[in-house]
Amino acid sequence: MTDRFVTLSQFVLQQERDHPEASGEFTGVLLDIALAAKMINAAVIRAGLVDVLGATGATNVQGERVQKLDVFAHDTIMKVLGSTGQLAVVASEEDEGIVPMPDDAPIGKYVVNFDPLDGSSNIDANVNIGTIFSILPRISRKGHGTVEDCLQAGRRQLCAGYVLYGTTTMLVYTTGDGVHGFTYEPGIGEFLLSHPNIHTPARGRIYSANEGNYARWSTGMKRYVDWLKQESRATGRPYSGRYVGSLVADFHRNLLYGGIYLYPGDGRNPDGKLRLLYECAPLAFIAEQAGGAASNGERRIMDLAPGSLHQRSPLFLGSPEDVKECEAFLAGTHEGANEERRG
Ligand code: P6P
Repeated sequence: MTDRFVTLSQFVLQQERDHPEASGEFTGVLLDIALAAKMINAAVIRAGLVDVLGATGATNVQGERVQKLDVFAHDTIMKVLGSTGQLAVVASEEDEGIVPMPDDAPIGKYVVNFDPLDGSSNIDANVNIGTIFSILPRISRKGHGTVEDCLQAGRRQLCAGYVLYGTTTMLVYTTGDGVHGFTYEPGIGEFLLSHPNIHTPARGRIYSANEGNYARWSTGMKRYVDWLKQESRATGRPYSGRYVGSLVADFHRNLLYGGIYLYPGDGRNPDGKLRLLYECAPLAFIAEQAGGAASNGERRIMDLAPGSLHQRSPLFLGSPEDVKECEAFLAGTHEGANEERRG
């Protein structure tokens, strides 16, 4: 904990002063996203009281039932970002195509890809949900941004972060200079620095997976999870299964405690469920900046160039030794990969 309150704005401005070589203009975008997060948080904590529960009946591009809070979160972020004059284009989980800036707004040089409310199926059960965002430099030269501006590999990100709405709401981000966590203090309406320089343990004791998909997994995937449940030679005890079903919540816990989140491809969905652009890539940037790792099972997530906005990718994310071990099982090169399931 720090010895005095430091707001997100103060911290970001200090980071700019410490790195004069960085243009820093995108930090204005980060602060705008934080403003949108405060507005979404106000709606999320009242969700049980105000008629925002329940679905609108519409479905989004993913074919998922759209919850009212989903719509509110998307619209709120668009209202805030659309007026900054710093963006060329955005892409959202809720929209099939890119979202251009309003005609009456100046066009800027940054791009934001975001998932306005990830884990929204948990809304009605009051389980943690989150916003995930990624800020990139535009690559098109002028005018409205293009889909190519959004479809850049994760290593091109300038900033990535998430907001975790819950008992306390947190904003965690990186600009490539470590990972920093801020806890929202509603009494003063500020995000206060609470977790400076987050580092994830080299190895954890937690795995997060939807084992309801076990029957469809590859042999290597099955052998890995079976192995984690045995007396693990590395930690001397079986790993614990922890799965909220909300990526931001599962990732945040594993980031702090250590462990691995895994959502593999399977016989029905070879590329898994999670979207590369606005789920895998931003969390991969954060994981790596915290000393962790993020892989699609064979390659570094940050090196993958998306071919389409909602492209999915298998995701293995968290402590570096756990991710590396998982990859070895998937490749069939781990000593445990040939052990039959015991017990
Ligand atoms: P499943 C939520 O829909 C989400 O995108 C992530 O937040 C979460 O980790 C995952 O899907 C849950 O998927 O198949 O386990 O319900």
